[in-house]
Amino acid sequence: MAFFRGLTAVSRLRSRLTQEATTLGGVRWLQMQSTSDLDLRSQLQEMIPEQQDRLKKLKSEHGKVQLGNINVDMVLGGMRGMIGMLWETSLLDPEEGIRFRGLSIPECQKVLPTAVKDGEPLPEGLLWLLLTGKVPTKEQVDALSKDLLSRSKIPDHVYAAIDALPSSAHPMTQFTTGVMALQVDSEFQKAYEKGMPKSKFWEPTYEDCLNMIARLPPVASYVYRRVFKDGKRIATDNALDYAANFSHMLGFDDPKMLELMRLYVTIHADHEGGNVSAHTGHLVGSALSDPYLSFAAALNGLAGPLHGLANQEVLLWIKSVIEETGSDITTDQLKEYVWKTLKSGKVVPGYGHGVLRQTDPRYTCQREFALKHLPEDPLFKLVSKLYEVVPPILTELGKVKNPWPNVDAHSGVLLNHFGLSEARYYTVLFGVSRSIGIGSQLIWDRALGLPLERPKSVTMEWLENYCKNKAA
Ligand code: NMX
Ligand code: MLT
Repeated sequence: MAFFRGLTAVSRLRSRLTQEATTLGGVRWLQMQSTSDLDLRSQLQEMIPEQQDRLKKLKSEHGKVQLGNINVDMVLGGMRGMIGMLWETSLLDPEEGIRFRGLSIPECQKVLPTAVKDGEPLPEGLLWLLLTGKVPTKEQVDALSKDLLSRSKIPDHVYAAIDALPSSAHPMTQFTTGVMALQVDSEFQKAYEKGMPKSKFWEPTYEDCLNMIARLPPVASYVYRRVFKDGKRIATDNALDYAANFSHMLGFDDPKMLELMRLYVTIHADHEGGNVSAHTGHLVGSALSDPYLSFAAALNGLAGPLHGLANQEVLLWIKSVIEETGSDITTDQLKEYVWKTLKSGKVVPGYGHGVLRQTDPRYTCQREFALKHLPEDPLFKLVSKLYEVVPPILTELGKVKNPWPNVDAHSGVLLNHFGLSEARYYTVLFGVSRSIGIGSQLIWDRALGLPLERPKSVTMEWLENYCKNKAA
């Protein structure tokens, strides 16, 4: 009975999506796949001319429409709220959170194909959705899994480049070094050197992005095995999907961990274009740097503690709470610890956001995963307690715009539960996932012929004079 109820809910959502596809301009081409075409690249090729025309029309008909006013606060305040970039694959609403091609995370969990019944979405399905705006069938996702697997061989020089670093180097440094070493095989760079028309730019970009996405799990898992285990690589298992294979190569084969990895890689993939990693990837790509160069730059932004490194910081912080106060921590002790952190000049990692003004839905779906699979885990219980303790304290500070938890507040305790306890590795997992969003947009950047990014900067003197003249 529950199964049929589930089916009805899914078909209701599907029919809603089809309706929206015809009624909403923004998701005009979001519709369920009816074709049996299993080749992602040829699907993309078919839709590119239509999207190029759409962009041309937008420019010619509405190019001079104002999108808002820029004020001095925005220039001095990290460009918050300033619209400045086209990003097709996802859109972030401050209250509701992320939508991938119009679909919220719970909607993706309902309609994207899964490996097990009622399981978590397969990230290959999200990649298909981000690239095409269409929800793929299970057959299409399986074909994409196989395609990625066939692209995943790593040249020996990549491991040698990583081995040249001391194993004490931060895992993100080792991972980014691996990505730079993969760049040696860039199809885009080779084709550009030979000479190719602009209309063809997207083709080697597609090959580079798919190759790069495919090759990141073996490289990332080598970094893990080298730093934290015996340094021996675990071979891919050809029967597994992308995320499950990643978990397997790291050394974790518990079916629940495979499910966690599918969820993890899906939800971290994309968060519209303005976040530090996505924006960096897009900016560097706009110079026609190839996808490896662009993504390595993005990873360097992700490695900052205010961005992707926060997942590492959260678990280390939670462990330091327990170390100092013991595992039976009371609410008062927890409050005291949060205040101590703030008074020492540090931020509470995992809380706050540059855009979101509510609990991150990526936090919520991880909490649901924990309630289903590890409700008695002591660190999960601590994370739940923090959800009650931290927001009122951050609100009391009076300056924090969003006191609610973000994605990083939850991910570490889930990984830790299944034995992946090395917090310094966590941002690498985020990085592997983010390649899916940044890579998808880079392909569209080239397909749409987006230009070099070059905003205007000004000096303090320029601003002072401008404001003086305005007031006069
Ligand atoms: N703990 C303490 N202070 C905070 C926090 C926090 N979690 N969040 C914001 N603030 C402070 C912030 O440092 C700033 O102080 P000041 O004016 O003295 O410089 C003030 O509140 C106003 O900041 P906001 O406008 O609310 O936030 P902003 O957009 O500048 O920054 C973050 C957003 C995410 C950088 C910030 O909330 C933060 O540092 N959070 C903790 C780190 C974190 O979890 N980062 C991960 C974000 C998600 N991701 O994966 O990338
Ligand atoms: C992200 O996933 O990139 C983070 O939540 C940061 C952001 O969106 O600014």
